[in-house]
Amino acid sequence: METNARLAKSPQIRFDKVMARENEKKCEIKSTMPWSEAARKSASRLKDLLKLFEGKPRVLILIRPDPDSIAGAMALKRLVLRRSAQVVIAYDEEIKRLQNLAMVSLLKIRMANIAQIAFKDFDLLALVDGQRNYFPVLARRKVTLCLDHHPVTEPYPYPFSEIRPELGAASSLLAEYLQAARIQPSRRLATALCYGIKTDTDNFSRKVDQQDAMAFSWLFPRADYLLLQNIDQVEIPFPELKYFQLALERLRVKRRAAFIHLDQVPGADILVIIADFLIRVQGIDLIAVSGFEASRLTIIFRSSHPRTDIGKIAHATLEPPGIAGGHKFMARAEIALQALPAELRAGDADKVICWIEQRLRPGRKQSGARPDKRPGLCPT
Ligand SMILES: [Mn+2]
Repeated sequence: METNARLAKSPQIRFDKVMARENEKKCEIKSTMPWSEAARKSASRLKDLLKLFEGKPRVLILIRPDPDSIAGAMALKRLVLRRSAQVVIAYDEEIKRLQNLAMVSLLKIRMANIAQIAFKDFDLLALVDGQRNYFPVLARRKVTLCLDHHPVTEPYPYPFSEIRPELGAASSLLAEYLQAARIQPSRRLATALCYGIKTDTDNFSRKVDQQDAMAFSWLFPRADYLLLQNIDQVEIPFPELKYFQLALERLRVKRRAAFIHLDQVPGADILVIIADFLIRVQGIDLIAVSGFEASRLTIIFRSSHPRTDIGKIAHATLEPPGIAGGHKFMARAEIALQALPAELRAGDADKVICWIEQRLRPGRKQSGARPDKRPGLCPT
């Protein structure tokens, strides 16, 4: 949380807070939407859910802290406000992404590190946006409640659970419960939930359900859209600008595929940011940005070619030696240093790029991309 404090003091964030207050004065919600069909359906589920909290004053909500789970946990806390006197939201991994830190700071979200929490101090353990087997810390612990949208990978007999993989975000599910409980979310909560849905659906460009759209349209008029913008804009730590320069210097383009290798990087986030930026450049429809971080080679892929499924290609050509996969337009590979050919570990950017390009080639042919007749980036 020390980083939070530092961030909160930055002039940009202070300016953002002032803007947010100004904006709050301007928007007042006058109308409320009729309760949706989904909300009516979940009314009886809501009753069952709230029953769990009877006689359970001390509640622990455990999350892996990304915007969707933070917002979902806030919503659950709000739902049980009148039943449980003490609700603590705890996370099991340090928050690193700047947007997530900005969300926590700008929305004044209070959370605790699970390492500093004693489970015995709580009467009920709840999970939002994740399941029991995701959290090593929960081995042998009893979990009462699980609200999630990930596929079930290991069934567990929760006394109450609602796991809906068709939803784009857990925030959409929690919004449904808020509606069923006839709770008007505060501006802070509505903003958090909107941001959760925005992030998990990548602004509705990924798999979404009608419920995600309905939840968003219910929440958005109650949210602070300037604050939403501000959270999103804090993306790149100043010292990391140097990777942009390096990326442009090292960019290698062959037919419409671009490759960049950045040596050591502080984390995978900067690779993601650069890949997301360059896939928007005209003339590039496939990008691979790689770097060494945490003793592995991480490669971030983006594609905008309608006939290329980069998730499948990455999986087919890079696993093994690493773990690789993703969606049609975005994918990721992580390869442990020991699993790489020795000459790549020395860090010659061109050698790394050649290796990646050659690995991908058979996969690209299979995916229906035109056969490549021009000379490659590297000697064949
Ligand atoms: Mn989620």
